[in-house]
Amino acid sequence: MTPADAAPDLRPEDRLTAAYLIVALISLFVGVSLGFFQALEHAGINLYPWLLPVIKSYYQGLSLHGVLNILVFTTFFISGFLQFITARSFGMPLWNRGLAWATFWLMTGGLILTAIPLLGNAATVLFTFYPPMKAHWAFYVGLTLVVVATWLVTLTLVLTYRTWRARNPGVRTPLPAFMSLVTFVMWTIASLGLAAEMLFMMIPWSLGMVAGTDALLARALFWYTGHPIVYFWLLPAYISWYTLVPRQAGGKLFSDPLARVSFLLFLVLSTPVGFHHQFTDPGISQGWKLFHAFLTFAVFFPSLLTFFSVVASLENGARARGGKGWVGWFGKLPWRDPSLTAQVLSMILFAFGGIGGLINASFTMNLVVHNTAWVVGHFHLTVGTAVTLTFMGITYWLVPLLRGRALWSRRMALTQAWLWFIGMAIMSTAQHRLGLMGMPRRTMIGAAPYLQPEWQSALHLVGIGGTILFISAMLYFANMLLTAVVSREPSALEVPFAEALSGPEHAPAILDRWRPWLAFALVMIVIAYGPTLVRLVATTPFDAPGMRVW
Ligand code: HEM
Ligand SMILES: [Cu+2]
Repeated sequence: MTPADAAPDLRPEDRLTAAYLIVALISLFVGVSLGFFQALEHAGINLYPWLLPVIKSYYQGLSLHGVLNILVFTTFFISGFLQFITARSFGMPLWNRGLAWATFWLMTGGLILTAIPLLGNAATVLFTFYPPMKAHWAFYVGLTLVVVATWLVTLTLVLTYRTWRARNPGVRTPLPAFMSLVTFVMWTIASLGLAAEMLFMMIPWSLGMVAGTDALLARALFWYTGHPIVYFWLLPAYISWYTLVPRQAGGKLFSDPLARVSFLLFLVLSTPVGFHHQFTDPGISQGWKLFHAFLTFAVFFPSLLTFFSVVASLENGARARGGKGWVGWFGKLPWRDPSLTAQVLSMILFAFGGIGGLINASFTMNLVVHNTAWVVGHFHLTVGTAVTLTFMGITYWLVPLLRGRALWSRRMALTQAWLWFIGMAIMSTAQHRLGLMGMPRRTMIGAAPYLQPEWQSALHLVGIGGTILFISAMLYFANMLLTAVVSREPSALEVPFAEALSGPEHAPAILDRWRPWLAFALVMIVIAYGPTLVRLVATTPFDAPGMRVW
């Protein structure tokens, strides 16, 4: 008898998670393959003629790269992973498995609906789909269904929590389940902007029910969701760093209450910051932009708490393994474990992503880097590495656990993690430099008449880094496939949940309550967004006609 067979039987939850992971990884596979072509294009190797008739332009490929990597891969992975973590940490099945599966199929149906116009070159509008660029209605409806499905995941998690709570009155919510709930509740509040944009603007407009639209209001609603979505991606990585990585490093989490504080701060502060993506938009007053800039610095604080806690936990593990010195302990981490290695390497690059992010968020410095390749360099460190490489690291234990078979090759996995780290360091540094030299992003740069000779050396580095990343990605997918299909050795079946040095019993009761924090979050949103949104809705003429530019 294996632990997975012990009562209660959570194998149905395992199958659900496996289904989400399959869709997530297929999306990532297509997504990173297109990234490879973009990187080669930047280095002067234009392979797009070879991709005809499947991919008709650089911009169709870029739309697929953005949507599949950051909207589809992330959302499916997170939905599968956090439902798994919640069920395991409660030691209880999900509230209703029928609902959980229906949610999966709704999300997958939404994805298929989105994919049809994307692949048919009828939605080459990039992942931000700013009007007046206009896509086929199926693109907007499909993405909306994906969002609705995420709300049903929230419902499943909340009802599972309430069932657990009724059976365990007065007990502190287990940290991994608590963090999963915060992530989905935060996301549900944050996704309302996108939902409003879709339902009241993009869907009626693409269906021809209204004649015109408005770029500014659409962008304001988009970025209401578009900043907190980055925390929807990051918090699941943080969940792994807080509740699993300490154990994988051979130690304990530094502090359970501190982890809860940081997540509650994310619940409150993730959303009211979206204007930092609109510093150059006319029609929003400077005062409110500055207010959002300040709040962006505030939401940096729980990331600093996370950084402190995670490093302290790693140090705890490394010292337990005989690590010595102020920094020398770092070498004593279990570097032969690919899951841990991938995640620690992703943390290192994330530190640089965070520093760059502060520059992006600064009201004035933003003008230097706005819409340049710098921004691309930034988010390949954050979502492209801190999130993606961490998720890959998680699958190095999760997929063997779900499949019951050991990872096909540990060496291949270690090589993969290091190659991602090296490739990304090269590509991202080059993109940051290109941005400072004024090179725009979202551009088929080889076709631009203004291509500057001094960009060339960095552009070649984008090509080299991108190629290393692509090799890393292929090693990853090969390893996953071989683990699922060929591997025969049995695997460990236990989730590596970490204990805490300072446990949940030290957390004040207020940290396990929801209403005050939710109320605080809503008040912040009303203050930060209320006046501007009310004015925009009241005065927007909705007179912009749609355009098809590809
Ligand atoms: C093999 C790995 C990858 C390579 C070589 C790569 C390369 C690139 C390049 C060169 C661009 C710039 C395109 C432009 O501005 O014209 C880009 C954009 C982008 N990449 Fe990647 N990328 C990779 C993986 C990823 C991953 C894993 C993610 C996220 C999970 C990601 C997310 C994005 C996003 C969101 C954009 C911006 C799309 C837009 O501007 O609409 N990439 N990528
Ligand atoms: Cu942002």
